Amino acid sequence: MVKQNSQAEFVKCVIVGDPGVGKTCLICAWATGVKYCLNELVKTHVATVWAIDHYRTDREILERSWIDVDGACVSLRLWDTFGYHDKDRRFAYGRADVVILCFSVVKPLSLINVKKVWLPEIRKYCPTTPIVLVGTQADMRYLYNTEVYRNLEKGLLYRPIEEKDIISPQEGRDIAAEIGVAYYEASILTEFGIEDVFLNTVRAALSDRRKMKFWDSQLRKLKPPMIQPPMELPQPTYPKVTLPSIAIYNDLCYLLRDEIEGDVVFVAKRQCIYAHKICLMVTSSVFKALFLTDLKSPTLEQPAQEVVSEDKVSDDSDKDRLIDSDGVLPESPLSDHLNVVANEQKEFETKTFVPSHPAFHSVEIKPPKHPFQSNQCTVQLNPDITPQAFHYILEYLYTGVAKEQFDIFDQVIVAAELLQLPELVLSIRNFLSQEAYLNLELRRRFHIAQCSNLRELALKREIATDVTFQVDDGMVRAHKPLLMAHCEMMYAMFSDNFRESSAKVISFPGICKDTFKALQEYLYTGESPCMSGVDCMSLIEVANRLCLPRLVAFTEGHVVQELGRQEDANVNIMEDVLSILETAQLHNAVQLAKWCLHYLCVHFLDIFPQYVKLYKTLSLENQLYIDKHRWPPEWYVKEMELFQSLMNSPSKKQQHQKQQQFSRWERCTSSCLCFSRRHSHSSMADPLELPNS
Ligand SMILES: Nc1nc2c(ncn2[C@@H]2O[C@H](COP(=O)(O)OP(=O)(O)O)[C@@H](O)[C@H]2O)c(=O)[nH]1
Ligand SMILES: [Mg+2]
Repeated sequence: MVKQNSQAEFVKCVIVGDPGVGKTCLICAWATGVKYCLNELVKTHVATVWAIDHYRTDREILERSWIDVDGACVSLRLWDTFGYHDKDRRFAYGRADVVILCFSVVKPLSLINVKKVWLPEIRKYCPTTPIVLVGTQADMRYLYNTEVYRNLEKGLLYRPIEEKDIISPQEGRDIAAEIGVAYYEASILTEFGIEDVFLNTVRAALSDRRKMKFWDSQLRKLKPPMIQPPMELPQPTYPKVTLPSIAIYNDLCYLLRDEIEGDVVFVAKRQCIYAHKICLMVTSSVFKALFLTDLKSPTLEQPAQEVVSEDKVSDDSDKDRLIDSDGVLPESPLSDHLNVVANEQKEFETKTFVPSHPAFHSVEIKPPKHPFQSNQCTVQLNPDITPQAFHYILEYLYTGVAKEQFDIFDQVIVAAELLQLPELVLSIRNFLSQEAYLNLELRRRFHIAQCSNLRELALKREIATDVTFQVDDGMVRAHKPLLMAHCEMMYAMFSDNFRESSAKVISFPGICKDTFKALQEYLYTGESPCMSGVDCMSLIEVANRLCLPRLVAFTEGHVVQELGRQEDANVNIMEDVLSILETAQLHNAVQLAKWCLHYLCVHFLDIFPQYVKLYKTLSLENQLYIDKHRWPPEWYVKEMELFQSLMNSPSKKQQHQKQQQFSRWERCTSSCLCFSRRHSHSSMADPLELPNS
């Protein structure tokens, strides 16, 4: 309800300033109580004027215009204006009690125009009216430089803000002091200063009125303008470590297609198909049982039904099974071994057995041709398994992906049932019933099982290993195919003419066993390895050397988490961070380096004097970066010091408040009766009435 108190006063406040500095938003925030969010604030600015007749037409706005300032009941009527310099604002200035002159703290030109354009204009129409200078968009001083702000979709006319555009509170205050007006800052985003601006604007207007009507005992005394505390700067958020995407399962398939480093040959209808025992063992219980038998002894676990002599294997019918339909052994690294089976049996003892499983016809194990190679294993498949179906199944077992190949689904189902792969049968049935989307979940479960079996069989039990690495504190056995599939450098190392391609033991200095095992676990599973006992910086170094950005990121994430955990537990990590920073930069751990830099920036004040020696060992580039991005920024620290010193010293506080106060008497040099202009302006006259022209 509109107050009709005999002491009620109207205050007409005109708001001026360059276009786009935030006049209309500031008015709306106060007059309507609207809240703003950042997404809206970056949209293209549309020049609008908040209509003054809202006070006439909108009851709620009229109600809100009534405020209590130091016991005085005031209706504050805000007059918005266009910021274009050439517009005629005479109408708005008429009978103004106070003028709010806005500039944006991130638009230096708008501050230049305060003196150049706005002050002359205000003084032309309102020679003695109090002015309050307001620095708007105060939130942008820190927001402009944040990831959140940078990533927002901006309006078409968006102009990026640069560091040189930022105007400090002191610069604003200096201009205000120069022109003899009060100074406040505001942000409609954080709602900082809105109340300070309008309450002190009313104080400025009413104090001025009291100076004119010092005989009017009805008018309440007002407090001097309040000192505005600096806007709280939220601590910038720590950068997050993100992971590059994974392509690990495709890599395995590529290994299969190119028949690289296979250690088992399957024969399906006279076609030889090469594969890798370890890849099959971790995704199929049937193959796991088969090869565990093979790796131990033909008579253990899965008792062989028949162990045949080498003479028997060499007879023509068996030999035929090992060659392709053209009668030619295919070109592959394994062709040597098949030749061994066919031609050089006299030198080696070959074992053949018939497993009890119906999917397999027979298994032949032959000692290697070269001492550094492992046993060669040839598995004759049940004749019901066609080569196409078996190829399909191998790809499925390597990747977990059931492909859409309707023409061979019948054959694949037969083979999958023989090989006891119910999930594959289900995936195919999902295709046939047009419910292929269900296969995603099957695939997810497949990978979980695959990784868990890789950890158990390949990493823990070291089954089917074919290479040994000599690291600083011992030996680690590994699987060439898995290393090659997931690391191009390892692929090159084992497949080209490097010494490592034929060496039984490969020297890998500069890394300890636990760290190598973490590398190995990552290469096998593509997942974050167990980091217990791992020297993270040396893992980052080796991951970077082997071009494994995802492992670098996993390790960075672990280090960041560990540092954060320690900090939460109040452990001093300053020394660690100072020493990690440049090692991380050296080994391309960009995200970790960024985190360390961020930590040092937000703890800048903690570096001195205790860690200054260590800090000085950083490169000049890093020191400059930290100095430039320190938080809170230098200007803020000074602001805070000034505010605290004003609050702690009553005499300084008084002096500051006096400076902030509009002083009619000092500036009216022509006559002490210069306020006669306003004789007819009663404190109760509604400012919405048009002035007499
Ligand atoms: N971040 C931020 N943006 C603001 C603030 N005030 C206004 N703006 C934006 O600045 C632009 C201009 O605002 P407006 O009030 O229309 O300016 P006017 O031309 O001076 O009336 C708009 O896009 C607003 O979203 C503020 O306090 N913070
Ligand atoms: Mg506007």
